[in-house]
Amino acid sequence: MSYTMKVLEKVIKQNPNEPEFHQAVTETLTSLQPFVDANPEYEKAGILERLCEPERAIIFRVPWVDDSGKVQVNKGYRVQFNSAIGPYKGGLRFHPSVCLSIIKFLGFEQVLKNSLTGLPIGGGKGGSDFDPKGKSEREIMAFCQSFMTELYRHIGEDTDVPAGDIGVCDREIGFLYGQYKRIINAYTSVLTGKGLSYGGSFTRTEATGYGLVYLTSELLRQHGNSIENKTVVVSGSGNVAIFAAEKVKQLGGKVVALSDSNGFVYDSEGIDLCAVKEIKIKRRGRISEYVNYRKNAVYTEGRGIWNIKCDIALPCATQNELNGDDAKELVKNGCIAVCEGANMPSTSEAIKVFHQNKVLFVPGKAANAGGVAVSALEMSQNAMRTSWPFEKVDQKLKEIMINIYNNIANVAREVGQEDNFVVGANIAGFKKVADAMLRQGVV
Ligand code: NDP
Ligand code: 2IT
Repeated sequence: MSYTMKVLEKVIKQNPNEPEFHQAVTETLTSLQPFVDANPEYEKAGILERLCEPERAIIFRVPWVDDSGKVQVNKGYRVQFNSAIGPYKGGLRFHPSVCLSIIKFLGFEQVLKNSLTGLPIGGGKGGSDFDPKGKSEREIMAFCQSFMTELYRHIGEDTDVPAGDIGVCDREIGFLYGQYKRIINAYTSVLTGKGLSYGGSFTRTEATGYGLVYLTSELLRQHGNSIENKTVVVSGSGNVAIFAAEKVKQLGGKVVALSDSNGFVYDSEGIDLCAVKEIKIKRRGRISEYVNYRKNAVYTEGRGIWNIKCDIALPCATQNELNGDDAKELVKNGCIAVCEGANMPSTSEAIKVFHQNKVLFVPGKAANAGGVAVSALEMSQNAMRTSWPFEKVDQKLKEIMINIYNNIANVAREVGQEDNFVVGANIAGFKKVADAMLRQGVV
């Protein structure tokens, strides 16, 4: 059995009950296999075993008091996965489904994603099974303050710099930052995604969605095509989905659907983003309310967004939201490209279907790297005690996404797998991290 497959077997055996982590490691190691086998120094140095084992995983109790005066307890996590190329960097997710398996899969993906940005950031991820939905502002603040009261001792601007993810946006980052600053009595760049009035970067809010579409646009351009006049389906209706939809519209495409965990809306004339922003950002409402704004729109409860005919699909909600049957439906309807705004939204069966049918498919670790890239630019601006204008950060984001595309496309071509961006992203991301690990000795 090859070194890669031996490590994969061991990871699965030693980490039982972690299906999402197994899925992420399986996808990555399978596509790295020929490359790793051709370079025996990785085996000698135990690089894959080290890559798959987090440097540190912290699990802690988060007690807080709800509005009725009752004490609630949630689990808190921070998995510091790999610091070979920079301080741990990655988001915090607050969602009831959060568990060690999900945080580990996200942390593992983040290591390779952050490497692809070309910026000096290692990989980590954290979060809690706390559900911000339906909570009052005071409850959210109480939870965030308690979460940070434990987390602060494990993070720092040169150690670990968290940011947002599902359920964590500028509101939560503000409460977390306020508590950190109060505890350590210093104004540092310990979190990114901060508000503009206290050290945030222009374009960070838009970065993941915009970056996804910059990369998609470059992918299409290099295949003699463009986003102009294309019909696009975007899943989710959170931070990533809204700004992906906004950029598609700016580039002349038409977004006809958005979703949330309850259902999806279809608007044949193109989604009205002002309405969506009012519902989702201003009022924290449900996507079903969209039909109150547009008479021709149709809301459908439950799954089914991938049955809508489109040229381009941008899954921007959550892991495993697009399965093999969904992929077949997209292919049947003529979809030419799928780029992942979410982390691991396509199941392995779905990816197989895309590859078999020559659908251009770019995995999340490359396609959604714009968010963390602008986070790293936020760290740079904070370190320089400066703030760059929107246009400057946006331009840098665009360049980073085009570089990522060229890098993963070139690597795929070099290993004889043209247009296999899964292989390209995994090898390109891995090479830099593995090289840094080799040079830093057995640590
Ligand atoms: P948000 O919390 O802003 O939005 C999440 C969206 O996904 C909501 O519409 C939500 O619906 C939907 N969703 C969440 N969980 C589920 C579920 N289990 N089933 C169906 N729908 C679900 O998060 P983001 O937009 O920030 O994140 C979306 C994805 O993008 C995630 O995979 C995240 O890891 C990834 N990502 C985010 C980055 C960022 O900078 N924010 C950077 C790179 C990747 P509902 O409201 O019903 O829960
Ligand atoms: O998945 C991700 O890349 C993020 N949630 C963003 C991480 C960050 O540090 O900005």
